[in-house]
Amino acid sequence: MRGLVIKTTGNSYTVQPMDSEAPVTAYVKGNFRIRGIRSTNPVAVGDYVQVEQQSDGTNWITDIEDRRNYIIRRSTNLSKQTHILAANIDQAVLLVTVAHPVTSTTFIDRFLATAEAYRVPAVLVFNKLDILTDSEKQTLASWQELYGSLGYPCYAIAATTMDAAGLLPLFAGKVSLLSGNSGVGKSTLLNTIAGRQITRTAELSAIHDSGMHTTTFSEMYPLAVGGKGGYIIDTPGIKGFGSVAMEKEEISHYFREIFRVGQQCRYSNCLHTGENACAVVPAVARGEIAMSRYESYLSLLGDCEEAKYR
Ligand SMILES: Nc1nc2c(ncn2[C@@H]2O[C@H](COP(=O)(O)OP(=O)(O)OP(=O)(O)O)[C@@H](O)[C@H]2O)c(=O)[nH]1
Ligand SMILES: [Mg+2]
Ligand SMILES: [Zn+2]
Repeated sequence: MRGLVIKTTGNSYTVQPMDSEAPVTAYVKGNFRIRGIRSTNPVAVGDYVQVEQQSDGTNWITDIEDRRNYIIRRSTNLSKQTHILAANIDQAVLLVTVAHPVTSTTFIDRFLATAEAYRVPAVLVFNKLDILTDSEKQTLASWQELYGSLGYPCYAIAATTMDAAGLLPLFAGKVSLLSGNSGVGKSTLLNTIAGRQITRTAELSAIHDSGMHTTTFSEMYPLAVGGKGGYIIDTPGIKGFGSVAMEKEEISHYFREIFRVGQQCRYSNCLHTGENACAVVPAVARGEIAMSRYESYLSLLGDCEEAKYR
C-alpha cells in the first residue's frame, strides 16, 4: 500500500496509509539506500512510501517516491553526513523570539537562505509578543519591516494566549515545517493550533534562558481543526542550519536583495567582499541593504571557506 511517513523514531516509522484511517508501524531493511543521498536517515517524515506486509505481520518500507523537496541539516559539524528533517513540504515556518530566548538575525537569515536553496516558501512567525519590553517590541517592528520588505510574510503572536483560529489559515491544507531555536514555543503553537495537548512543552530554563530539548524526533501532526487537513512538522530545536550543498558563488542567490543589487556588479562572479566595482558593498554602506543581512551572507560565505580546508 501507499502511505505517508508521519513519524520517525530512529529504527521504526509511523506510516499513514492513503486509503485507511489507522497508522501502521513499518521498518526499513538495513541495506536500504537511496540513490545519491548520503544521509543518516533513509526515510524522513513527509515521504510517500510503499509498504508491504509480510506473512508474520511486519510491515516493510520497500520503496520511496521521488521527493519534491527536502530540508536537511548536517548531523555534526565535522561529518559530511546529513540528516533529512522533512520531505515534500509546502512551506517552512520559522518561529522567532526577539527575547526568551534571543533569536539571532544570522539564524533567521541562514534559515531563509536554506529555504531559498530548496525552493520552499518561507514564513516568519514572531512569538512571545506578550512578554516583550518596549525596546524589544521596537526590535520586533524593525525585523518585521526588514523581512516584510524582502517579501517574507511575517506574523506576530503570543502562542500561549492566542485564539487558536488566528493562524489557522496559514497552516490549513498545507504541509508546514515548523522550525526555531529550542524554547521559542514550537510545541506550544502546535498545541494551540491543533487544539489539544499533543506534544510536550518544557518550562523554559530560568538559568540558561535557552530551554531544554524536549522534542527529539521529527513528527507530523495532522490538523484536525479547520476541515481542510494539513500537517505541521515539529522538529527538534535546531541550532545550526548549515550551508549544506551551497557553493560560494551561489550563496548570494539565496539573499534576495543581495542577489538583485549584485546584478550591477562589474564581475558576474563577484562575491561582494571588496572586489572592484562591486554594487553590493556601497549599497550596504548607504543602508539600502541591511548590515545584519550582509553579515549573515558573509558568515555563510565563511562556512564555505572553512569547509574547503576540512
Ligand atoms: N510568555 C510566553 N511564553 C510562551 C509563549 N509560547 C511559548 N511559551 C513558553 O515557552 C516555553 C518553551 O515552549 P515550547 O513550546 O516547549 O518550545 P519549543 O520550541 O517546542 O522547544 P523545543 O521542543 O525544545 O525545541 C514554554 O514554557 C512555553 O509555555 C508565548 O507566546 N508567551
Ligand atoms: Mg518542542
Ligand atoms: Zn559585488
